[in-house]
Amino acid sequence: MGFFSSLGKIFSGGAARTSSAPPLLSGSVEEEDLTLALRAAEPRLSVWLDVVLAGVETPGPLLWSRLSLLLAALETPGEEREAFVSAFQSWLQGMEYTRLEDFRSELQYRLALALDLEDEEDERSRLLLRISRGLAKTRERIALGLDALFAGGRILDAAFWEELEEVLIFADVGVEAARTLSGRLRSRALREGIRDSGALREALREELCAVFKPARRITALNPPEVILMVGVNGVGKTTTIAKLCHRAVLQGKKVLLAAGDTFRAAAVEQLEIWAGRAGAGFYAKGEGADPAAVAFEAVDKALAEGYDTLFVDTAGRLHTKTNLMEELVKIRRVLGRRHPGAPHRVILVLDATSGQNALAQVKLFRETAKADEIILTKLDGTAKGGIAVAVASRFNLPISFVGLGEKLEDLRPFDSRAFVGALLDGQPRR
Ligand SMILES: Nc1nc2c(ncn2[C@@H]2O[C@H](COP(=O)(O)OP(=O)(O)OP(=O)(O)O)[C@@H](O)[C@H]2O)c(=O)[nH]1
Ligand SMILES: [Mg+2]
Repeated sequence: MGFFSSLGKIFSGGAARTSSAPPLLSGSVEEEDLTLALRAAEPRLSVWLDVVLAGVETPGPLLWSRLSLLLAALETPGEEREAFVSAFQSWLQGMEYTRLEDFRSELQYRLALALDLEDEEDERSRLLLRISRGLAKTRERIALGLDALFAGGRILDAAFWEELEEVLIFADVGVEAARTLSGRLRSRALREGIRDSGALREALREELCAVFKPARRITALNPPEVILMVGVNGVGKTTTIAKLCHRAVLQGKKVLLAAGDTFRAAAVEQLEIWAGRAGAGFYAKGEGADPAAVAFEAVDKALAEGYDTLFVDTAGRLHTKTNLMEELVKIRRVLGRRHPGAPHRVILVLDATSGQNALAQVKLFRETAKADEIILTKLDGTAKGGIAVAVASRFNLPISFVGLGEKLEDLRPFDSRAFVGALLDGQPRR
C-alpha cells in the first residue's frame, strides 16, 4: 500500500478499524483526537510517528494501541496490523530496549518497509539528512572551495579550472575523476556559454550525477538468489549482510545466511547472532572448514528448504594476496556448479574511510571475484565521501547501498542525486 494513496482515509474521515485490532487504552476520545491530529499534520511518516508516539516513553500497551491506530489510519487490514505489532513486540523483547529513543528509528524503518514507503520523499530526505550529517566534513571542503571559486565573478580561465580540480581532489574525488569532471565542465561551459556561478554549480551537479550508474534491481529467476559478499578486512561485510538480510526478511523473504568466514572463530558466532536477530536461517561448518564447501552445502540447504535468498559471508582478505583471492574464485565456481547463475550478485564492500586505496580494491576484486556491485560503508563518519565519485567514475559498477551506522536499519539505497546534493549543498532538494 502506498503512503499517499493511503492518505485518503485520514482526509476523508475516521480510521477503519476492525474488531480484531487491539483496543485503544483510553477509549474513543483519544482515538478521535489522534485521528484529527494526524489529519492536520504534514503527511510524512516521521511526523505521523511523532503524533502517535506523543506521551509514549516505553514499550507497553499504550505503544501497541497507538501503533495499531496509525496502521488502521493507513488502512492496514486488522491481521496485518496484529502481525506487525507482534513482530515488533518480539523484536523489542529480544533487543531488551526499554526507551523509545533506542527503538524509534527501527520502528520507523519497519513501518516504511511495511507501508512500502521506500521511494517516497520522506525516505529520500531522511537518507539525505543522514548522509549530509555524515558528509559534513567532505561537504565543507567542497562547498567552501567552490564558494571561494565561484565568488566575485572570476574569469573562467585555465587557473580557474585548475583550482576546481584541486577543490575536488581535496575532497578525495581523486586526481583522475577530478580531471575528467573539470574537463567536462569546461567544455560544457564553453558550449553553453555558461558564465555565472549559479549555472556552473548546477552544471557541476549534473556532471557529478552522471558519474553514477543506476543500481540494478535484479532478482534471480531461479531461487535462491545467491549473493556473495567480498572485501578486505573489517570493512563491514558481515554487518552489511545482516542489514541486507533484515531488509529482505521485512519484505517477506525467506533468507539463509552462510558462514563462509571460517578463518575467525568469532566470525561464525557473529553471523549466527545476526541471523537470530534478523529472523533468518543459518548455515555453518565451524572454524577451519573449507569456505567453498560451506557455500556448496548452504546452496543445498537453501534449495531443499525453499529459501528465497542466500547470503554467503567471506573472510576479509587483502586484495593483494593472490592465494586468498583464488579462494574466492573457487567459491564462485562451486556455487555456479551447484546452482546455475550463482552467485547472482557479488557485492564488494568498501569502507568509505579508506580513501583512494579503495580504487585498488575495486580493481582486484572485480578482476578475480568478478564483483559487480558496490556497497559503501561508514559514510557516517568520514571526511572522504568523495571516494564514491572516484570509484563510480573509474569503474563501471553501481553503488547499490550505503552504510550510515552500525545498527540494522542503518543501510539505505544509494541515491545519486541525494548524495551529490549532500556534497554540494547539504540541503534537502525537493
Ligand atoms: N559507523 C559505521 N560502522 C560500521 C558500518 N558498517 C560496519 N560498521 C562497523 O565496522 C566494524 C566491522 O564490521 P564487520 O561487519 O565485522 O566487518 P567485516 O568486513 O565483516 O570484518 P572481517 O570479517 O573481520 O573482515 C564493526 O564494528 C561494525 O559495527 C557503517 O556503515 N557505519
Ligand atoms: Mg566479517
